Amino acid sequence: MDFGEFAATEAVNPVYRRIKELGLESHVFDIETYGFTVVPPEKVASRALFERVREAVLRIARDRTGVDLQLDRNGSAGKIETAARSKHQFLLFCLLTEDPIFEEWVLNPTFTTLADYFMRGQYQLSNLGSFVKWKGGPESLGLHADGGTNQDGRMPSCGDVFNSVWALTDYTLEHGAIAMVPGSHKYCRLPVKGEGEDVAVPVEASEGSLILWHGNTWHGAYPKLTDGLRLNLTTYVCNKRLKPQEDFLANVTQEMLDRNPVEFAHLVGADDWMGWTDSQGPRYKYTRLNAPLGAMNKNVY
Ligand SMILES: O=C(O)CCC(=O)C(=O)O
Ligand SMILES: [Fe+2]
Repeated sequence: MDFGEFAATEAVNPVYRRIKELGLESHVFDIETYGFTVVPPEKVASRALFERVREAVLRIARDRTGVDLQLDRNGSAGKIETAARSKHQFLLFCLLTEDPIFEEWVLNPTFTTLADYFMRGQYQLSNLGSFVKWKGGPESLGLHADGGTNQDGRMPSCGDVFNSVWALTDYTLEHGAIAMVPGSHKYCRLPVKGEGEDVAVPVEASEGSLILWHGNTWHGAYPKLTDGLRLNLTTYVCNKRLKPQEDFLANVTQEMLDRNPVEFAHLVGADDWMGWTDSQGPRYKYTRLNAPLGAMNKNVY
């Protein structure tokens, strides 16, 4: 039997074949069963790419805070202006246009293959950011699901969003790892306060690992007990029918589109023709995308 070649499943065959080629079958099984997985560094990217990304994130963190942040020292939010900062952590938002290395990262085959499978071909970037965290932290794990809820308070079993962190430092319980509640993606609802804390597990992963989870999975984070930074790169995608967290079209330039494959245009939502502003009505927002409207659509699996 030719799995991966069936005429009836033309839309899903390519991603099925890519999963096999990249050896990601067990990670699909982990996410299907438990709601999350850890892909080891050698299946994610070269060490050289990892180091360039980590250096870029640190550089941006230093620029925005005005603090000489170092991996082996505790941090400080300094003068950063961000909607998310506390005594032991701040978030970096809007990284994609800060360094071309992030354009290479968001096209990473391991990430895009798993995102493609779990989002059934219908996704775009919602946020590319980073959590910069150091010693301290709240008592509560802050368990939540990224998918939120629709109007009747339920989440769709197929997931509206898909999220990941590239661990730029080791993740261990003492280093304040992300916490997951295995199997919680099947509940299709948010936890009530404190629910799930007793059965949550730390996701322990060496630096360079990619941790990915279903949009319904309950997760949070453990407090950091050790000195030094816990650093990550968060790559978060949402279904194309949803509004992304970050307005990529506000910052992505035509030049960025021109130097990348068309998958990049899909990722940043440049294939969207909604939001008409003049008498011409529907058209793509970028001139390179001069295909007939709808021709850019990908099939839903
Ligand atoms: O690792 C963490 O601190 C939690 C991350 C998280 O909740 C997220 O990226 O959605
Ligand atoms: Fe989250």
